Amino acid sequence: MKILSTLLVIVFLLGVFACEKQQPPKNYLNESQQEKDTRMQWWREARFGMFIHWGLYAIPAGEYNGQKIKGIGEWIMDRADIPVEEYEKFAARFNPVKYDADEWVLLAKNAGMKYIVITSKHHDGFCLWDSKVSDYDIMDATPYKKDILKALKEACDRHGINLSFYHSIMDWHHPDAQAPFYPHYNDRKKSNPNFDNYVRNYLKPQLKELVDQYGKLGILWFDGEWIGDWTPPLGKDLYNYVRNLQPDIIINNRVDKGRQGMEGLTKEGDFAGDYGTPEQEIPDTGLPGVDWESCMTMNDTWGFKSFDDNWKSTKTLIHNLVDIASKGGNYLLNVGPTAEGLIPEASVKRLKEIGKWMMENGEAIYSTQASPFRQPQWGRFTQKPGILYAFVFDSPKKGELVIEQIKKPVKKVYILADEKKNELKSKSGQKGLTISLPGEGLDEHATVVVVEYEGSIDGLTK
Ligand code: H79
Repeated sequence: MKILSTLLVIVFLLGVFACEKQQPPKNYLNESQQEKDTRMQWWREARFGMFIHWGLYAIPAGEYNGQKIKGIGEWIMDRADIPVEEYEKFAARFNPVKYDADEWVLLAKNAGMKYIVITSKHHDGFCLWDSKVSDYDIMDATPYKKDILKALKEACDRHGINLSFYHSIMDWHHPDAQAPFYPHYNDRKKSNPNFDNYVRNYLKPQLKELVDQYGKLGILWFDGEWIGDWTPPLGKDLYNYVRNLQPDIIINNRVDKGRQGMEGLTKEGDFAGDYGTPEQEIPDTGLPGVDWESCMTMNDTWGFKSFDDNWKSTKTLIHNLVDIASKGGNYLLNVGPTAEGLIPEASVKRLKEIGKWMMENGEAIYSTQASPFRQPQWGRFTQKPGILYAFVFDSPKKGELVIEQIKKPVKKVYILADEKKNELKSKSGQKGLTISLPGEGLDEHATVVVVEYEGSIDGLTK
């Protein structure tokens, strides 16, 4: 009897398995707005993430044959015309013994970042994990021989950070993806006759490894989609391929061909991708109903360059974060670790300072909506139901902050960083809401003033 029931269970399970196997892939391109809202929720609340560009390019660190090469560090293979056979040799020297995944994740977390996007593979084609379809990876080609992504995923899980992968569609190393004009990157229209082989037998199996082997991921962040070989049907197919492997994953718009240059926002039309990706720029205004994330560097490179010291100030970085939040976007701020596995000290210093500010003021960033008002001269706004956050970049003369749009009395005004929430004197009228700021104790980067009100914000403006 027992044997019979066991057999029945096995037959049943096989049936279930077979049914699952036979299910056709789902088309996620026509998902409902509600389904998308649910999937995007964590990302919309997060507002702030860390980009990590790490790969072989950290070894030359911007220099080749004794020359300082112009341009972004991770593009050195192209910019210095390094032949594949030469560039490959960096792998034998990639041994980042100082890499400490927990340290990186805690640095991001303590800066107030909620997610990390790391380069599983950049344009140079080198892979940071143990890919079964490639020898050009951390396990087979380097003396390090440890799965960098696995260690990072485990650390992210320990500390409650969403891990995501940046994956380049363009690949300067794979023979079937490598443009025929290589090493000169000067024509993105020529095509490669065997590109289909690269997509079917390399790109997709690699993505399957990444999506299947590391548990739940946040985002797949594609790039390098502008090459002539990549087409909108391939983009849509890849979008569905990845979503079928992990339905809740978020995929940026560079999976398809819809973005408008570096502005990164998707043109009108039928393009796959969940959000726009402005690169090194912040759109002048946000776009209601459109999700976007500005990715930006702290100096002038993504991948480590030993001589790039053009660091933005902490104040600029905080103002960028605030500016982006006030327009309803996310900020993906980059670090480029060294070949040893260290995040540059200048980045660490800035991230710690941002973290200090976020500790006191994060409430005005996370889960907020874009400003209801045009931006004032003195700073920015974000909002939540019943609350307007005013970020004061430049302290007003005579200590009087005026929010012109608010004409009616509000419930309470105070400084967010003030634990006691001491009420600030304020007066409303046709000139707006005039708030008396204290003479001292304001934040050197940005002071957040909280305006609590009843009813709708529109009701306060007339
Ligand atoms: O990974 C970092 C860079 O290496 C990569 N994206 C970030 C996140 C990158 N940035 N710039 N580029 C790559 C150079 C590409 C520029 C262009 Fe184009 C490609 C100019 C013309 C084709 C993108 C697509 C801008 C206009 C169309």
